[in-house]
Amino acid sequence: MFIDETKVFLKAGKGGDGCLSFRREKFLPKGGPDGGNGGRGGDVVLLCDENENELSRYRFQPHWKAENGRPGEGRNKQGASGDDCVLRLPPGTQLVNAETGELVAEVTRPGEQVVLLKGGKGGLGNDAFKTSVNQAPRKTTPGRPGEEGIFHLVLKTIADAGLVGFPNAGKSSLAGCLTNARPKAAAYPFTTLHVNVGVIDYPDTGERFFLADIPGLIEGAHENRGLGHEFLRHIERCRLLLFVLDMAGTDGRSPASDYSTLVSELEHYSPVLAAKSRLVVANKMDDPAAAKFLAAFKRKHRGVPVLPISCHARTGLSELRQAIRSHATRTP
Ligand SMILES: Nc1nc2c(ncn2[C@@H]2O[C@H](COP(=O)(O)OP(=O)(O)OP(=O)(O)O)[C@@H](O)[C@H]2O)c(=O)[nH]1
Ligand SMILES: [Mg+2]
Repeated sequence: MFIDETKVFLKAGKGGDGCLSFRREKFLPKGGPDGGNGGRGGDVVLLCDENENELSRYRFQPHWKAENGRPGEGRNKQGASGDDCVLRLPPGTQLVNAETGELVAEVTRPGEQVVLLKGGKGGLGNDAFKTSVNQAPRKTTPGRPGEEGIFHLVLKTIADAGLVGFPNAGKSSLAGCLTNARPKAAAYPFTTLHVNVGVIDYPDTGERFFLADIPGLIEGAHENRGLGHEFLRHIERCRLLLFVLDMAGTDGRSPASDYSTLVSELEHYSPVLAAKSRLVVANKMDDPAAAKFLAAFKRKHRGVPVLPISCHARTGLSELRQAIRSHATRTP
C-alpha cells in the first residue's frame, strides 16, 4: 500500500519527578537531604531516511511517544533520561499542524534530523532546595510534561523533472526508457496509481537527474474526476515538467486540445506548477496517425517547442535526454 498523506499523534516524554530523600547512615544522624533530580523526557525527532519511500507505517500506527524520564533517587542520583522517539521519514516529507494548517517542519536531505517536540525537564529533588536556613527541605518538584501535537504528514516527492499527461499517453513507458525505474505500462487508463521516481543517468558527465512518474491527469481532475489532482503535489518541487502527449490520438482525443487541458488543470492546482519550465514531448510518433496530429498541434500552439519521440521505436530519446539535461537543475 502506498500512503503519501496521513495524520499522526506525537508526544514527547515527561520529565522524571524529583526525589525526596535524606541521607541516613549509622554514625551520621541527620545527614541532610540527598534526593536527586528527575531525568529529562525523550524528544520526538524526525529523521530523513532515503530507504523510506512512503508513509504507510504511520497510517497503521498513528500514535508515537518518546520515553518518560526516570524519577530521581536517593544519594543524589539523577534519574535517567527517556529515549527519544525517532520517526524515519522519506525525503520530502512535510509536517503540518493539524489544527492550524501551518507547515511546522520538513525533511529533505537524507540523514537530516529535526527535533520536533521537546521532552519535559526533570523535576528537582529535595537536595536542590537546601539552604542555610532550611537544612532539611521536604520540597521537590514534579517532572514537566513533554510537548505534544497532532500533525499531518504530507509527502512531496523530491525530483528534478516530472511527467504530466493524460492516462495512456506513455508517461510510464517513457520513464522506463529514460530511467532505471521499470514502472508498469499498459493499454488501460490509470495504470499508474502513485508516484514513482527513477534516475536518469548521464555516463559522459556522471550527472544524475530524478524523474517522477505520476498518475494520468484528465479534464475535470480538479473537480475530483479520475484520480483527482492531489497527486500533483509530487511534482511541486520539480524544476522541469515534461508534458507527454499521445500523438496517436489513441483514446479519440486530439493532442492539441490535450495540451490546453493539461495546462488548465495545472493552473487549477496551482499557478506555481503552471509557471514551471516545460518540455512538450510528442509520443507515439511510430503511429501512422501521428504526423497529422503533430502538424495540427504545431498550428494550434505556435511557438511551443515540441520534441517528437517514440517509446516503442525508441526514436528521439537521446535528443530528449539532452533537452532534459539543459533544463533541469543539478542534484547535489
Ligand atoms: N504506438 C505506441 N504506443 C505506445 C508508445 N509508448 C507507450 N505506448 C503504449 O501506450 C499505452 C499506455 O502506456 P503507459 O506508459 O502505461 O501510459 P501512462 O501515461 O503511464 O498511463 P497511466 O499510467 O494510465 O496514466 C501502453 O499500451 C503502451 O504500450 C509509443 O511510443 N508508441
Ligand atoms: Mg503510467
